[in-house]
Order: sequence, then C-alpha cells, then structure tokens
Amino acid sequence: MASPLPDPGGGYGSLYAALSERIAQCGRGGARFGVLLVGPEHLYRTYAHHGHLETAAWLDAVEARLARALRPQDRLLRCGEGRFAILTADLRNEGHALLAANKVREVAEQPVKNGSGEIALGVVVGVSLFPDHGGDVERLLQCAELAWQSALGGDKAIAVYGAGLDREIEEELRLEHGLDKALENDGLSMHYQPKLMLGDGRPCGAEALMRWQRAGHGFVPPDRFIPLAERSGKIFALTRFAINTAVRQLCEWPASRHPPSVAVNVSARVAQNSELVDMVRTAAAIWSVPLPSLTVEVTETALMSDTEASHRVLGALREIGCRVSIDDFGTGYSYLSSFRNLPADELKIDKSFVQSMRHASADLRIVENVIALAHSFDLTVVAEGVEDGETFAMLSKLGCDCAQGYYFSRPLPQEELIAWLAQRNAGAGR
Ligand code: G
Ligand code: G
Ligand code: MN
Repeated sequence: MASPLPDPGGGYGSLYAALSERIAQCGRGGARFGVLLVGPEHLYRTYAHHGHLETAAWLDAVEARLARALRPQDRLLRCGEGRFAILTADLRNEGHALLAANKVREVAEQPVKNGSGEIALGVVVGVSLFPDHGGDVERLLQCAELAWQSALGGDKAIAVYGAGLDREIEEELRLEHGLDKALENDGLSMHYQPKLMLGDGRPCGAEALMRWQRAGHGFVPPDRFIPLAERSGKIFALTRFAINTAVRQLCEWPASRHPPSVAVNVSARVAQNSELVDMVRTAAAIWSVPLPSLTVEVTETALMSDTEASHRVLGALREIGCRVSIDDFGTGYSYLSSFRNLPADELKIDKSFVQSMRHASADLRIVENVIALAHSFDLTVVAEGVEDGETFAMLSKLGCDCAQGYYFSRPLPQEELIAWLAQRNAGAGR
C-alpha cells in the first residue's frame, strides 16, 4: 500500500527500488518482465467532477481490487499522482503483456461505489518490456511513459512501447512548442475563401481558414495542428486568435451589394464551452462589427459528440445574434429528427456530395433533398467544394443559396481577398 508520507522521490521512490530489484533478479536468469503504467484517462477532469476526496477513494478502491486480481509474483505500486505501476513477472512475449494490460484495464474500469452512486473512469495503460525495450530502470520507465502518452493521445487505451514512438512523440512535442511560439510571434494567419450568392453571383462573405507558417518548415496543414491543439487545450487560444483576426480583417473588406460576413470554424471542444460566446461577443464589440456578420461553423459530427452542451452554447450564440452553420453536413449520421431543434441558421453540404453530383445520381438526389429539407426549416444552404461551372449551374437550378469552391477561388491571404472582392464587385465576371 502507498505510504501516507510524502515519497522523497516525488512518488516514484519505491517504484525505482522495486524496479532495480526486479532487473537484478531477471537479468541473472534471462527472464522477461513487463512494466504497466495504469491510471485514469482524465485525472484533472476527475478532480473537477468528483472532487479530490472521491478521486482518492476511487484510487484506493482500484488499488485494492488490482491487488486481488494480480498474481502473487506481480508487484503493484503507486506511481506519482493518480497512477499505478505493475511489474509483471515471467512474461513469455508481448502478447502476454497485452493480455495482462487488458485484464488490468477491465478490473480498473469496473464502477466503484461511493456514498450515493458510483464512479466509473476510463483507464489508460502504457507497457514496456524488460529486456526488449530497456535494460535499466530509467529507460524502462521512459518507454512505459512514452507508451502511456501515446495511449492518452490515441484511440486505443492500451499501448506497448514500439520503435518510432520516441520520434513520434518528440515530433508531437516539438509541434506543440512551435504552435506556442507561432501564437506569440505572428506565425499564424487567416486565409479567406469567398462565398458567392447563386442568385446574382455576387460575393456574400468568406470562410476563414487558419494557416500556420512554421519557422524553417513551411506550412503545416490545419488537419495536422488542429487535432493537436484540441488535445493540449491550445485550441481555445487558437480560436480566440481566429475570431479576433477574422472580425478585424472583415472591417477592411470593400463594400458590396451583400453585407460582408465572415465564418470561423470551431472544433467540438470549443463548441461545448460557453467561453466561445464571450470570445464572439468581445471581438464583435471591439471592432464594432454587427453580430450577424459573424458565422460560427461547427461540423455535424462535433455537434453530435456532446449534444446537450453544444446545443446550449450554439443556442446562446444565436441569441446574441451570431449565425451558426453546420459544416460538412451529410458526413455524420444526420437523423431527420435532429432537424427538429438544430441550433443553426445554415447548412454546408459536404464537398464529397457536391463533387460527385455531376456523375452520381444518388449524390445529386441527396443534394436536392438536403436543400429542400433545409429550406423547409428556414436554413440557408451553402454548397462547398464547387470546382466547375456545370456543378455551379446545377446548384443554381436546385435553388441552393450560396456556393464556395476552387471554381471561384482558393482560400486567399487578406490582401489578395480584398483585390478579388473589389474586382468581383466591379462586375468584372470570372
Ligand atoms: O483549409 P483546409 O484548409 O485545409 O482546412 C482543413 C480543415 O481544417 C477544415 O476542416 C477546416 O474546417 C479546419 N480548420 C481550418 N482553420 C480552422 C480553424 O481556425 N479552427 C478550426 N477549429 N478548424 C479549422
Ligand atoms: O471542413 P471545412 O469545410 O471547414 O474545410 C474546408 C476545406 O475545403 C479547406 O481545406 C479548403 O481548402 C477546402 N476546399 C475549399 N474549396 C474546395 C474545392 O473546391 N475542392 C476541394 N477539394 N477542396 C476545397
Ligand atoms: Mn468549414
């Protein structure tokens, strides 16, 4: 059991001692053993949800349960804050380590009773093997930590250390650091892809897309750094930057027949946090931009991941006058019933449908019906990924409201967008 007194090794002292002892034993006989790091996926969130006392009670209960489930020759120790280390004896191969990890996870994820109800936490396991991954305490623990990090960030809850993991995680840490620097030093900018009204072919706004020029590396695609920012929590700082920049730059766009508007993408985690409402309100106030000139785009899948929270936040945004658009529509499972209370003003039909509607009659019928359904719920419809004139004409005939795509323009830096808008507004045609 863990000592109630502070461990001089920051919680790792007895683990170091036990590990060196086991290495000494196994090293002589040529036996293999595994190091399993085990702990809740979201320790700090658990503190916030359940409080420190209940979290500690959960850890005690899981410790007792694990101690019963393990074999007598295995060792269970506390490992820093909120985690356990298990030293398993006599493993034949990696497969056996995985079996052990699965069993441990299953045991640890069983609900624990507390006063009135129960707590069940998702648990993550990182595994390293002696002598395969390291011959000394330091390296074995580091490999187990690398595996743990990769399990935390990945979609599998159990990870065994593997070659390449060091590099992968190192690169991830470097990217994260680079992103911090970019936020401080103007490494980020917004590009804008124009949207056109299908009725008169005039510009009606633009979608803001973030660009990261990484010092010494060129552009990093958003598909690479947005998920990273989501995992690390930096997504809030990035979104604040995106909203502020977009609203500020919108003020420099030339006037046109349709009032200019800008759309900013927000990811699931942000759409579920009421901080988004403050970001939008503050940016609009600072630059004196009317709130209906700002649209927040959230993907259909993000909307479904925590319906209650995102509906509350998006509802609040609409209440203050900001527009809400459902992005990549059609790629999630859009139940018809979800239309009943969709917290949105606009649907963006995913480009996969738009790009194939010319050739595939199934996609054409989907586009046709989404437009009709959306209109019957008073939603504006934007087709994204329009790449040719034929598709543009078809969308016009179907009564789609707006279009966006390479056919008109790629995402452009601010100065190029301003020039593009000025030329379009002058009626220069394409
Ligand atoms: O621009 P493309 O440019 O490659 O963008 C790729 C993806 O990244 C798109 O799905 C887009 O929604 C997303 N994306 C671009 N900029 C931002 C941003 O500022 N915030 C978020 N959350 N996603 C963005
Ligand atoms: O997921 P979201 O809709 O926010 O992403 C917009 C993405 O689509 C951006 O990466 C943008 O560069 C890309 N895009 C915009 N227009 C077109 C187009 O006509 N064709 C293709 N293939 N991609 C496009
Ligand atoms: Mn978008």
